[in-house]
Amino acid sequence: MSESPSPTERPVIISDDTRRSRRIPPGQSETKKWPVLHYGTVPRVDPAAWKFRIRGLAKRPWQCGWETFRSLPWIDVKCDIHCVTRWSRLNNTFSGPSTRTLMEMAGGAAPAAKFVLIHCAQGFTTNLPLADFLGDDCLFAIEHDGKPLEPDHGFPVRLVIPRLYFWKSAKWVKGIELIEEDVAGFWEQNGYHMRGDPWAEERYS
Ligand SMILES: Nc1nc2c(c(=O)[nH]1)N[C@H]1C(S)=C(S)[C@@H](COP(=O)(O)O)O[C@H]1N2
Ligand SMILES: [Mo]
Repeated sequence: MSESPSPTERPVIISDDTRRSRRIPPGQSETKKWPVLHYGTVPRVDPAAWKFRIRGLAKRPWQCGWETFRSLPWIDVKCDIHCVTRWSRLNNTFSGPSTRTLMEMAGGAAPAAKFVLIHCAQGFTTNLPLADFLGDDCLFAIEHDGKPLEPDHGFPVRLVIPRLYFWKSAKWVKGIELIEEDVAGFWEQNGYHMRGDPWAEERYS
C-alpha cells in the first residue's frame, strides 16, 4: 500500500475568499463548532468496496478503487465553510487529491462538458458549473485538519468547493458525471440555487 505524500511535500492552496478583509458573507454568522447537516442517515462506506467513477463527457471515462484514489497526489487547502443555513466556519484545512488531478486521470473534459453532477451514496446528487468544480482550491477531501473525515462529515471522501455554499461539497462521493446541460441535484430540486455563490447570496432559486 502506498502512503499519501507527507504534508511537508504537498502544495498548500490558500482559498481566495480567505484573503477578503471581511471573511463572513452577507447574512451569515461565525460558528466555532462544525455542525453536521445532510438529508437522511449517515451511510457506512467500506473503503475496500468503494469505487470512484468519472463518466459522461470525459475524454477517457475512468474509475478506480480506494488504494489508487488515495495514492494520487494530494493538496492542502485552507478555506472557509459557508452553509446556506447561515453558519460560517473559518480556517479549515482539507487534504486530498484536487478536482484537477481527477480530471487529468480522465484525460480532461470533452469540449461539450459545461456542468458536473456529483454522485454520492444513497442517491444524493449535486450539480455545479464545470468552471467552479475546477477551481484551484477544489478537492476531494480525505482529511480535515490532518485527521480522516468522521463518518458524519463524509468518510471516506467528500468534495470541497470552498467558494460555493457548502451543500455543493457533497459527502460520501462515489463519482462525477460531466454533462452539457445543467441538471438539478437533490437540494437544487428542492429549491436551492443552481450555483450557490455565498457572496451574492444565491441561496434559493
Ligand atoms: N451526500 C450528501 N452530501 C451532502 C449533503 C447531503 O444531504 N448528502 N448535504 C449538504 C449540505 S446541505 C451541507 S450544509 C453540507 C454539510 O456538511 P457537514 O455535515 O460536514 O457540515 O453537506 C452537504 N453534502
Ligand atoms: Mo446545507
